[in-house]
Amino acid sequence: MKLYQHPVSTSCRPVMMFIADEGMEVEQQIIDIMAGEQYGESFTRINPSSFVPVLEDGDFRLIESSAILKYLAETSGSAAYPADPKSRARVNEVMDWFNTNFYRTFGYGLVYPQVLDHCKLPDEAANALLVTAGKAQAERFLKVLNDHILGQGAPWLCGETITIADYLASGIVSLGEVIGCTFGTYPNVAVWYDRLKALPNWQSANAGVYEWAKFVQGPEYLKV
Ligand SMILES: N[C@@H](CCC(=O)N[C@@H](CS)C(=O)NCC(=O)O)C(=O)O
Repeated sequence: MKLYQHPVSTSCRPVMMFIADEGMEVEQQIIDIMAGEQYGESFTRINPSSFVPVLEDGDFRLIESSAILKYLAETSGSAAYPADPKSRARVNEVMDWFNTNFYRTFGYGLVYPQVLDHCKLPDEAANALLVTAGKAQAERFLKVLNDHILGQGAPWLCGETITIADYLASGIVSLGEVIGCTFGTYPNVAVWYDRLKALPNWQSANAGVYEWAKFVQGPEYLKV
């Protein structure tokens, strides 16, 4: 198998950590999304949407991180994607919740419009309003995460063992590193996130987000 990735990418880091944790043999090629390589013809032939990650297994190709995690977990027979229909449905549900509700508000509402030029509104005042609204919405979903998803006292998002939902979520929540979030008012989130950061492959898979944080360090960002 082959993974096209970029080490900073929110959607690639969970896949890279899962591959490392499962000890899978997957060739990896970096696509320089900072230099626009994703828009070149050689990559748009692979993914017309110009996004990483992309996974190839022979002539079978997947272009969504959630589907890639599920496929890797299925093919490796990983316990991180339980076979029991209800447990699996719960994992799928939490992955969808993160990829839609949480990512839209925390990523695209709060973090990206402060640190990524192409995610900012052209008008500075309008962008400030976007970030303020993003923060309020992200706080709403952080409370759901803290009080409900993680509110039953289980160590991981879907219960007693880590699942691919934790991997997917880790990429999005770790965006908080870039603007200096501590999740102090969400103790269950903070403890769960610390548990992720203690995993043996966390640092190697997520080095890119810490580099990014260093690169944009300086301004006082609006954060949670
Ligand atoms: N829904 C996709 C999103 C992938 C995505 O947004 N990838 C970003 C990096 S995190 C990317 O390749 N961006 C390139 C660009 O915006 O031009 C997934 O989950 O795989």
